[in-house]
Amino acid sequence: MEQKLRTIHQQILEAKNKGQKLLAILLDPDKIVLEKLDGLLDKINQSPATHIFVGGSIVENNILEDLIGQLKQKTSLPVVIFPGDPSQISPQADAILFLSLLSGRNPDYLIEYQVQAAPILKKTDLEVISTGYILIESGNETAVARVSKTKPLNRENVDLVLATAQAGEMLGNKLMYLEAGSGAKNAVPLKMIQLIAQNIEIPIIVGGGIVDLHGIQNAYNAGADLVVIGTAFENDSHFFES
Ligand code: 1GP
Repeated sequence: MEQKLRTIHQQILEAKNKGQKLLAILLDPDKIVLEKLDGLLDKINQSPATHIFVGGSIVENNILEDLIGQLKQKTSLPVVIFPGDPSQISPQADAILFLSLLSGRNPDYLIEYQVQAAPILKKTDLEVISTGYILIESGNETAVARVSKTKPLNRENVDLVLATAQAGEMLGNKLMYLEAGSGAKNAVPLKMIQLIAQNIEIPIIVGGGIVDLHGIQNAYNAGADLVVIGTAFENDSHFFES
């Protein structure tokens, strides 16, 4: 019962305060075969994951509702929507990262999609977690940059990344997501994570291009509170067993 009363945001804050690190497995509905979901869920349930994120830059198939319904039935992990646009809202999930792409200057991803999503979200019980989303240059063009038509921030320009994260915190974001992009060649630099973690109070999510357990631990050591793993688990569901 107590579990139900604490929001996912509160749980993330508590984990941060206790120094407990969190791990999300990202499932992109376009890459999931529902018939094979049971096997995948066994792997997820045996993994150290604390959250399941669901979403993608573009979701073209229409299995989102089915996928989230099955996730809710077959795991006890919180299911959090990580949307590419307002079409990716399902009332069956527990929460949604209400993202604003702070690194870009495309008004659609700064406020237009949020305006479109607000009335839809009001009709659901989803926990809405405002999240600053910062795309960092990672060596190859990523789907986020392509779809949002924005440029990532230069990975050498840590001052600009820090100012962006601080502005996002001042605007009231509850989480800050440092994103290298799915399948990124280079993950977010550890020094950058460290600098941001030392200079903002809100929990930090780090994802994109993390391909081994070492990479996860390094991100935690640098100050990430929650790490997101997508591609590496998609390619190898035994990823966490090594
Ligand atoms: C992408 O941060 C996530 O939005 C995860 O990236 O697929 O590279 O793990 P990967």
